[in-house]
Amino acid sequence: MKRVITYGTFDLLHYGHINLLRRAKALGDYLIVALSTDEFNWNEKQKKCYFTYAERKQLLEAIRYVDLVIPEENWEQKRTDVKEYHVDTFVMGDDWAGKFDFLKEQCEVVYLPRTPEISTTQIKQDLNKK
Ligand code: C2G
Repeated sequence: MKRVITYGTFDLLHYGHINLLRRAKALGDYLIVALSTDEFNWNEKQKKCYFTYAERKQLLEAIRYVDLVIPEENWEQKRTDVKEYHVDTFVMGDDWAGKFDFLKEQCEVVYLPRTPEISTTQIKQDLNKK
């Protein structure tokens, strides 16, 4: 069984995220999503999430492509996650291209094209215009 992992905040969940998750799952048989915790988002990414970790986890677990959701609590856990979950392929959108090439010693590293026209920032801006 080919195991794939990806990381992210996934707030507000939108079709760009779904496009990423669908393509990530297509690279294997089992997709793990390491979901950024509220603390990690705030302390490390200065992101204030609209939905809590528990709510974002519930949303991701309802997606047919997702097999397991684990917490992402720090930048350093990727190496141990890949080992602990016997990951074959690490996937991220190409806004992260090159940033995780150090994982190539442990697994395949794939950067997929982002869905260009959608982002949480864009959603919030459009909603403010209404
Ligand atoms: N994404 C995408 N297209 C978009 C928006 C996002 O393909 N229009 C992808 C991103 O490239 C990423 C995933 O969806 O691979 C999750 O996006 P975010 O929640 O914004 O993830 P980010 O905050 O970049 O966190 O350790 C890695 C970080 O946790 C990644």
